[in-house]
Amino acid sequence: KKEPIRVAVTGAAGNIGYALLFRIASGAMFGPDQPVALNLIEIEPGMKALAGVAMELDDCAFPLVTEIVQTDDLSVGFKDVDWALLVGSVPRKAGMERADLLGINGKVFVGQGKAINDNAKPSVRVLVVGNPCNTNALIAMKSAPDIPNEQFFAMTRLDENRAKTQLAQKAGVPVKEVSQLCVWGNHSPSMYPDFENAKIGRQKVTDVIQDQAWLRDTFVPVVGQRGKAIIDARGASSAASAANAVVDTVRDLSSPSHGEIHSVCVVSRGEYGTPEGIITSLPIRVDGAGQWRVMEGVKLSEYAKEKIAASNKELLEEREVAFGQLGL
Ligand code: NAX
Repeated sequence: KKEPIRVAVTGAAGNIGYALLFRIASGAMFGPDQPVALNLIEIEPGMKALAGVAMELDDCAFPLVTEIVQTDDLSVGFKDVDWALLVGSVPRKAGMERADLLGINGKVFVGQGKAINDNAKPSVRVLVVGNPCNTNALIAMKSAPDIPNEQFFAMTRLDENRAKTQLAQKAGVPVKEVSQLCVWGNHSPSMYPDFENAKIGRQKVTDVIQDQAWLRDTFVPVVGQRGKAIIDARGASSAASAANAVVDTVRDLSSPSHGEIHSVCVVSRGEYGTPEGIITSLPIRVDGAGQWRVMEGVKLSEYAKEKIAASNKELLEEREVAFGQLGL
């Protein structure tokens, strides 16, 4: 009999939470024979809505769910968790500067990092979704000194999935034909989806789609601005696709990647000239023992290097502002 995997989700009553919890509970994240215990974390004003979400989870009678905890107490919410999915964060309001947002959310992620440090399993893995997710993840990592840095992640998988579909539609092939596509840098419009190393079937993307101008001047900005396009169309930000990307990220960090790479923001050790110590998106592979590694030997053009450097520069600036405000 398998022990349940205990998963904490913050912002559990929010839009992404509502799209995410049912997929975790159904087995999409850890497989159809892996029991899960859900620790649902909200802030006090969200607790009533959270009770409703928990009622709906109950009403699904998911056979894999062993327990549902609802709390606004972080020491309860992160107790003994195997995964902490940090989705909740304070949205930017009218008149709020980016620096204000970094400071406000920074405080939240200091508190969550500490609570994870003190309550979660030592093997806990932390995936930050709430924006600015890279810098929030860095702050949580710094605030959890007993948890190895390699156990902190931020999410760029939605950007990777968006990029794959754009390329597939342009080439007129099913999306599963697109592989080896890494989004580099910050989860922000500055990110770089590396079409030069990606493949369609066995061919290079640039051999199938020979329109360089489209790749550079349409594809790259369309991927970077996709979040805004969704807001414009739907009147609300991406939720089901973001939740799907959380499922993809956790599932793919939990199983061997058999040669495929995926975009995950991890702490940089200076790979490919990225500034050491920031949490930035890199091409990740998982080996048979379940350990992730940055894929080696990716050849980056001067164009790609410039794009990646610009996105990482933004991360250095975010770090400076946030750490300055938080006194880290
Ligand atoms: P919602 O505003 O619908 O939900 C957020 C929920 O978090 C609310 O229920 C709120 O009460 C709760 N919350 C706020 N502060 C909290 C705290 N300190 N502890 C626990 N819960 C807290 O937002 P939603 O659409 O679900 O988006 C959540 C976050 O994901 C946002 O920061 C958003 O910017 C970010 N996104 C990140 C993406 C990525 O690819 N990394 C893509 C989608 C999304 O934009």
